Amino acid sequence: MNLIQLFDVSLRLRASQPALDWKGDTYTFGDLDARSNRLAQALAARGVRQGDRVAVYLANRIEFIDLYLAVLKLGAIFVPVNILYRERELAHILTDAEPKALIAAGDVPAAFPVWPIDTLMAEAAGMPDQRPVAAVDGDDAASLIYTSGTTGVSKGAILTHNNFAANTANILTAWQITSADRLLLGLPLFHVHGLGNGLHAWLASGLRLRLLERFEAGRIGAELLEFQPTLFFGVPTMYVRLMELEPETARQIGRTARLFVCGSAPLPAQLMQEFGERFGSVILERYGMTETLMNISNPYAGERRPGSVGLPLPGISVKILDAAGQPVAVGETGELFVKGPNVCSGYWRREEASQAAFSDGWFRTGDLGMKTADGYYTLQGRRSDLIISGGFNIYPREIEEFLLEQPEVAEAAVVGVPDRARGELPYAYLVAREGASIDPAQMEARCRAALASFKLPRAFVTVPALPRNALGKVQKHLLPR
Ligand code: MLC
Ligand code: AMP
Repeated sequence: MNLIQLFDVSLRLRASQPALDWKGDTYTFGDLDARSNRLAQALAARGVRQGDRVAVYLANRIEFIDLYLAVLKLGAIFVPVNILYRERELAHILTDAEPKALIAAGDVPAAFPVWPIDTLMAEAAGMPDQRPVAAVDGDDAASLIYTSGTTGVSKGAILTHNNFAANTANILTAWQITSADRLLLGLPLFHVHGLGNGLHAWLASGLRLRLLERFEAGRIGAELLEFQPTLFFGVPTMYVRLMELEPETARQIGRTARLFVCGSAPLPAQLMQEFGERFGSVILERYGMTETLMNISNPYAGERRPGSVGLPLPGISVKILDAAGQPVAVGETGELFVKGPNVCSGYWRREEASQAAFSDGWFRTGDLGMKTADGYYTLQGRRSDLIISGGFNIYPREIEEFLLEQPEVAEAAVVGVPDRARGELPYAYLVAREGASIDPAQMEARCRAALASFKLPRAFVTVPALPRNALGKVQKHLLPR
């Protein structure tokens, strides 16, 4: 299915109804349809054709939505880029995806021609409100979303129209989302949590959305009280921040909210319990990935079990295998494999990595977990040393490689240190080259200039040597955390 057909239940059938609150203005679904038709015409006039990649480097704003719809209407492929990425991160994606255009709001930290969003919007204003028709198949790519998978190199997961459609149908039914809902969305739209769940649930159900430029702890209470959402999607760090609200504010928010969904990183059981007491609402935790969208979710109607991610969503099969590829018994730990219409077809132009990601048609998640006798799944860690901070993924190897480029550094290891609010924070352990000394402030400045802010190590600790095993492999678990 073409996603635009799925969205037409809102774009066309609810054309006159309020759809989006953005910066104090309200837009109807009809407004959004017309805006994206004009923008699609403007993109087409600049040569964007079906199958072209269009990279978008923008924070949350209405034009992000216009662009998503316009790109889909043209049958082109949407490539959202994390706005926190710096030069090397952005340059990698641009080289890999070879987009027809990079659309941004201001200066971009990469040597690549930019189409300024304001210029495009001005061009769009002069275009006819006529929707372009693209003969898109459900198996065609709708978006490439960059992720590091189980290895350190960032790769574009190819998410098809059908992948998103399956995920959308699942979350609408599983979480009982309807046009009567109101969603407050502060998640970034460049990741699948905000894009695949937030935007798609909105456009396919016809609910009313208030989009925030970003989640800000100091403002979120006022936004919740004013908009009175029935629905909220967040990462655990956001729920930690919500616990800072006054108990009376929390009660008031909880009275109008129907459902709080949490995912992208582990939700501590204690936080879930405290939130339930303060807001009068039991958080529903679910588990997903960029490559698969949503896999497993606690039930809407049944027990939402603390510490567990719940039961497989409709149409999704899950199995747990040991290191030898054999199924493990109930209660035993192994690696989760998933199969279903939600799973991406592979990585953009990376045949080898795509093959390695699947085994007999099952996608290997890299997540370790177990199943209880009543079918609930619990995640217990990762096969790789991935760090998740505030819901953003950090691959230690990427930071280590950058640190090793610094002339004073002989060896580097980056590990995740537990943090109450962000889940984990990266720490760097460094060995200096002979005769050199490492200045932590200087290291920090260089990392800040080169890497996305959430990847910045919070400490640079110089050690005489890294702990290694007999094979010379760094034993990260022996580093202090
Ligand atoms: C964070 N920062 C942002 C930002 N989010 N900057 C711009 N836009 C955003 N959306 C930067 C800040 O500028 C700051 O940088 C630093 O990050 C910390 O911000 P903060 O506001 O002080 O932090 P905090 O209150 O802790 O909140 C952070 C957060 C953020 C929770 C709002 O981490 C966040 O938006 N996380 C969501 C990540 C996400 O969507 N993951 C889904 C991946 S998909 P500085 O330089 O001042 O330190 C996936 C699959 C699945 O995993 O299952 O969903
Ligand atoms: P990403 O590559 O950014 O899509 O991140 C996907 C990873 O986030 C998964 O492989 C998990 O490790 C992690 N994740 C997502 N949801 C949860 C959850 N509810 N609990 C624990 N980890 C999660």
